[in-house]
Amino acid sequence: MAQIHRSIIDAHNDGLLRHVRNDYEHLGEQLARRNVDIETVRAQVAAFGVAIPSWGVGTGGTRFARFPGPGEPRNVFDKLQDCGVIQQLARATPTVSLHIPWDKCSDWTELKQAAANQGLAFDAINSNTFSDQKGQAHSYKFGSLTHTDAATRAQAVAHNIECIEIGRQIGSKALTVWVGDGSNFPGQQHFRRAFDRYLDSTRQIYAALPADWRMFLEHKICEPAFYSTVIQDWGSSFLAASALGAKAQCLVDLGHHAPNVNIELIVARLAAAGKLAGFHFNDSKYGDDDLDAGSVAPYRLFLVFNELVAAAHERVAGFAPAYMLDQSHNVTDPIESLMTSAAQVQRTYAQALLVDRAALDAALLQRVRLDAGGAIDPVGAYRASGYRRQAAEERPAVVGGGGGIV
Ligand code: AFD
Ligand code: MN
Ligand code: MN
Repeated sequence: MAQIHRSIIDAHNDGLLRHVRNDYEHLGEQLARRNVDIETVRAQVAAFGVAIPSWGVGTGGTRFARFPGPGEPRNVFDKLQDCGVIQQLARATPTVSLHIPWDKCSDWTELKQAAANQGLAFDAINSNTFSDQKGQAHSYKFGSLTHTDAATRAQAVAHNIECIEIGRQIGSKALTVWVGDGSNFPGQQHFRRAFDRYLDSTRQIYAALPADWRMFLEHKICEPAFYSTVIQDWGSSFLAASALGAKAQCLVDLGHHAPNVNIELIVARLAAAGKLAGFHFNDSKYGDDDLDAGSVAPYRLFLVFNELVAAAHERVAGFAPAYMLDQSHNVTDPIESLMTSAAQVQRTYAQALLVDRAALDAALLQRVRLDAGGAIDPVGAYRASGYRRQAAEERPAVVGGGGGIV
C-alpha cells in the first residue's frame, strides 16, 4: 500500500489555499500589533515534532472490550505505514516510539530502511515487563524489575538490555521504562524493599546504556496495581533517576497522576533539577484515560507548555525534553486521532510562544496599575503604608472565637 498520492493532497489544498493565505496574512498583522513576529513563531512551530507511539495506530480497548477497526495494522511494518501517512499529511510527527516485544521483527535494518522510506526516524524505545510473552520462563504476574524472585528480575533486566540493543540498531537514543509493579492490597509488598530492588535492577540497565543515550523513568499512580505502585509519583521517579545518574530522567505521562494534581508544577520542578526526560501526551478526565491530547483539558496542556517555553526561554541547564503521544484510540480512526492530537500539541506550543514573557513578568501589570491610579508595587506600598499596624491599633483583638471556616 502506497502513501497518499501527491495529487490528492494538492487537489485538497487547492480549494483552501486562498483562505489560508488570507487568514495567515491577517494573523500576521494582528500579531505584529503585539510586537510578535509571525515568521519567528512559524519557524519555531515548524521545528517542533512529537513522536507517535507505534501502539497508537492500532485500535485500543478497555478492560471490558476492544472493538477492532477496519484495516488495522498487522505488524510493525503496517504500523510504520500508518505513521508515514500521519507524517505525510500533518507534518508534526517525524519520529516513532516502538514498544518491545509488540513491535519485534526479524530484521531491524530493514525496518530502519522502511521507516526512512516513509520519512520517519525512531524516538525512545519502550520495554514491556508488564505482561507475559509466550514461552517466557518467569511470569511478571507479581512484578518484574522489583519481583522478590531474583531470576524474574534478571529476566526483566535482560529484556531492557535487549531493548537498548534493538534501539541501537534503529537509531533510538533513549529507553523508556515503565513497570506495572506494585500491589493490590495493604501488606502485600514491602514498600522500601521493593524500591531497593527497583534501584538494583535499573542500575544494571543503566550500566548498559550507550554514552549518548538517556533512560526515561515513567511513573504512574496506579493500574494495573491498584493499591500501590513502586514508581508511583514524580518523587519516587526523581529519587530513582537521581540515584542512577545524569542519563536517567523522569518522564511525565499526563494521565499518570491523581485528579487535580498540578502537573505543570511538577514539570517546572523537574526542569529546574535537569531531570525532565519528556512527555507522554494524552488527555483524561478520571485516570489514565489515554484520550486525545488536549481534548478534555486544553488549558492544562497550555499550562504545561507555558512552563516548557519559559524553561527554553530562560535557557534552563539540561533542558531537552522528548515529546511523545501515548494514547489509546478506542472509538476513533487512530490515524485521525493522532493527526489531530499532534496538531493540538503544536497549537498549544504556539499559544505558549505567544505569551509575552517580559511584559508578563513586569512592565504590563505595573503599567496597568499605574494608569489606573494604583501602586506600581502594591505589596511594597502596602507594607510601607503601615495600614495593618494602624488597623491593629484601631480594632482591638477579639479573644477566642470560632474556626476560620465561615
Ligand atoms: C502505560 C504507560 C506506558 C506504557 C503504555 C502501554 O503509559 O507508557 O508503555 O501504557 O500501553 O500506561
Ligand atoms: Mn505512557
Ligand atoms: Mn499510561
